[in-house]
Amino acid sequence: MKSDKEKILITGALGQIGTELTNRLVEIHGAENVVASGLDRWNKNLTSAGFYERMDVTNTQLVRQVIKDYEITTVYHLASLLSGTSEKQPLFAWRLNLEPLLHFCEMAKEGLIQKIFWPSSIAVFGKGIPKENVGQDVVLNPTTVYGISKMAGEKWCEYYHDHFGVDIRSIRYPGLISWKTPAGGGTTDYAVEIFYEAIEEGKYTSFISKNTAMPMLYMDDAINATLKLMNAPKNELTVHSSYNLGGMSFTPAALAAEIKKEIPSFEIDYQPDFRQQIADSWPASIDDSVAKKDWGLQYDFDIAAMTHDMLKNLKLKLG
Ligand code: AKB
Repeated sequence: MKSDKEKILITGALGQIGTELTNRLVEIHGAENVVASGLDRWNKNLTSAGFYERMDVTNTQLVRQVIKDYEITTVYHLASLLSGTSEKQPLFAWRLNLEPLLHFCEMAKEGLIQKIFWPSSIAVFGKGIPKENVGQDVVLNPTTVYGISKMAGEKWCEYYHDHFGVDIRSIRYPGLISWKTPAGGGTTDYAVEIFYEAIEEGKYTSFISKNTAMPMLYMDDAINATLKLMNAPKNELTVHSSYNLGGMSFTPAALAAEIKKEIPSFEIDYQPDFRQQIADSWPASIDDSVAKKDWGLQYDFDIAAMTHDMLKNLKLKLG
């Protein structure tokens, strides 16, 4: 017999979002109710979860067994290949970004799990869509492997909700910035790398051009938003594909100017690579009024507060 307690599985638990989300979930639910999982070995310095399963999330039999063994009720399925890396391994990206999601939806349909969180991305929008203040319901037209996989995933989330009542919730994350865990393989990752290089080298070469604005979010705000969405009453949610999240919007030049306020000698130059084309197809800013209305989305960090917090904590971390 299943107990009433929420038992949580996180996939991609050693990744950028996973590390911080896992530790917050442990604070809320207790280590004994949180199972972290990932491809790498258990790094106890990174995750405070009570249990760790080293598993390939595309191994459906193993995943199903883990769900049963721990009597998991809620899954935060974060394992995914980001935009830059997906362009280099398109078929693997499609498989990793889609198949486990469908498998979790199937398990929810069978009643094996009760609730799922799955991250989408601003990468779903793509070409031909207005750049500014992009709304919740615009037509999606992604041109990247990553964006295509996220758009398809969103449609599957909506399908399983509409046809089988599956409780699956999702956010279109903008670029995420954190000092705790580095990002990996994303187009927005310049906004994390820049802080490391500013402290260690005093200069940074950006792979995104000077005036390309993209939506960004500080990790604290991302984790708060995720937990808020997961705690919202089901009947108050009106979006079952994925909620827009705008965060803040800035260019590499604006971020460099902000860093210069604290490190006056900091220098930046620009050498855009293949990720520039990806960034050019993404929105510059997002309208997230539906998330604000449905479940009270709010932010604590703007570019100045985020930059100050990043520099303060990274300086301590890097010694
Ligand atoms: C990426 O750049 O690929 C991600 C994203 C915006 O989803 N950070």
